[in-house]
Amino acid sequence: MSEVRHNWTKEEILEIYNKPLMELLYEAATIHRLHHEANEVQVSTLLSIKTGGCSEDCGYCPQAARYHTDIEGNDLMPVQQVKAQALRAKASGSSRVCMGASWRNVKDGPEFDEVLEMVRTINKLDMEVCCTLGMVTENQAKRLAEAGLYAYNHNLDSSEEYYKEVISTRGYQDRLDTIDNVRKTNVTVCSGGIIGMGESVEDRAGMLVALSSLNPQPESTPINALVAVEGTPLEDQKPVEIWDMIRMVATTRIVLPETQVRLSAGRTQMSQEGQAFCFFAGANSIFAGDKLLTTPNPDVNEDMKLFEKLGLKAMKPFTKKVQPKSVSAEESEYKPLGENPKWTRPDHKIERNEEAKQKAKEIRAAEKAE
Ligand code: SAM
Ligand code: DTB
Ligand code: SF4
Repeated sequence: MSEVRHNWTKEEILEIYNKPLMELLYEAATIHRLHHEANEVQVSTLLSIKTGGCSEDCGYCPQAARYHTDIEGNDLMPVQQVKAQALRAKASGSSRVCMGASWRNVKDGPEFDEVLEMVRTINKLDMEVCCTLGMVTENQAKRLAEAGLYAYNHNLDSSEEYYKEVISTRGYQDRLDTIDNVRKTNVTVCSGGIIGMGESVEDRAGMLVALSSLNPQPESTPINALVAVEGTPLEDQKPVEIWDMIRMVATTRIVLPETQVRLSAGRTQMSQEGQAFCFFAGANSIFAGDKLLTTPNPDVNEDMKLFEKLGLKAMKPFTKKVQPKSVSAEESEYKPLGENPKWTRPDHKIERNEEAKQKAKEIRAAEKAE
């Protein structure tokens, strides 16, 4: 078995990323086979349980309230609707439901209690449950674990240096601290990032240095290609070239050998051949379903046809780790602490974020005047 290393340098990672493609693919595919069943792909379905109206300024995100995008905002989804969606996801072959909320961080209170109930409900359907709710404290992570959460998604998104060019309302260290809080429980860590935001190849390598240095490394790592949404500061970014995606997936596979590497946002821009290359390069997870959180994703039937063509099989739930126990609200040991954590707000100025915010203000003023 190739060893899991936590001390990869940026230079070493760059050397891997820039190898002649056939060598890179051969090395990544070899490592993939040492650690994984190469024809199995884990399938997750995303569910936006609270959409839009977010206080943050993440330059890529259509859900940030300060930008003007086409998405429709919603209050927290009722538990019964979440259950119905999870059942649909299960019937279509997903082993995991990933619930996303447009929150900066989790706050103790009735909405978080509802989310805990959603976790219990999906766990009872014998599916893996993942949440991505922003920053969490140790006690909140413990409450999620107790409810039966399988994974928590919290992306580093880019290198520490480039993060500052994309987001000003929260800091990289808060992301790392949240991952640390999740690690204090038996919930698995899902953390990755986005390429195509204008970052350099060095930044991509920097993100992989940060992810690989986590000990243990994340159990899953989503690699998203930016979906450039009109109205966001990154609306004019050119689509990621498939070769960049393949190189990023292959390099991720090599430095995170035991991790499930997920081909995430941006698949609608990728051909079937391009995706097949990514699977060969070590991607072994996808988001399925016609919608990501707010943007389109390939049709499930098309994905299943692609699996058939490639001889890929959807992984059964709890293949990698046993199903966590789910404790009811009444029997729960961890209670809300009413914490007021001091997550940071660097608030430095990012020119393109400022411009997008200004543009949104003008559009809203014009709409009001009509
Ligand atoms: N609000 C929580 C947070 O930011 O941690 C959870 C939801 S947030 C939408 C989850 C992740 O989605 C982000 O960290 C980012 O990696 C990804 N994401 C958001 N918008 C994207 C876009 N336009 N293209 C690609 N990935 C995106
Ligand atoms: C992740 O890394 N990608 C997913 C999931 N984790 C939450 C979200 C992708 C969102 C793409 C833009 C949208 O649909 O809003
Ligand atoms: Fe809010 Fe998350 Fe979108 Fe940032 S990525 S604006 S925190 S929903």
